[in-house]
Amino acid sequence: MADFHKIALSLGGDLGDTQKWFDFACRRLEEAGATDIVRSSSYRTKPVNCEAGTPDFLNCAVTALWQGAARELLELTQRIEREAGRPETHSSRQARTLDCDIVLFDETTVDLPELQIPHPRAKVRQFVLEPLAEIAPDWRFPDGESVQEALQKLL
Ligand code: PH2
Ligand code: MG
Ligand code: MG
Repeated sequence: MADFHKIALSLGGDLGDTQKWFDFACRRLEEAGATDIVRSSSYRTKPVNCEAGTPDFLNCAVTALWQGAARELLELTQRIEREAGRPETHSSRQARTLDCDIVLFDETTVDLPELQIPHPRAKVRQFVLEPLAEIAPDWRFPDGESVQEALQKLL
């Protein structure tokens, strides 16, 4: 049996019933074998680096245990986004039903062309750190800084 990895995801959306897509994503994670799923509250956040007129987002964080590789988790999160109606080719600045980003995978670093963990912009995004600090404040980035410490620097 493969080891369990601790994973942290950031979910976001600004198109349609985002709360419904958050529920859907958690259900699909569970069906795919993730356990110990914990979800933060949902935060209404102002769009960052988006086209003018973009509506507010809802963001939340999810932690879980995952018995697979990071690459497999990426395939799952991309599948969930597609199932939520998000087109495969989609600019990060366009409105979306569901964005499902991997923020942390244990305390390790992944640097593949298609996947970087920690999420490269996690530490500069309050909409990522604030929900995650609600459920995993003491989790440390590979450089030793905790989620709560990284959030404090942004506030
Ligand atoms: N995601 C982005 C770009 N900007 N802004 C907010 N508030 N929330 C997001 O999830 C978000 C964003 C690209 O993934
Ligand atoms: Mg994103
Ligand atoms: Mg994304």
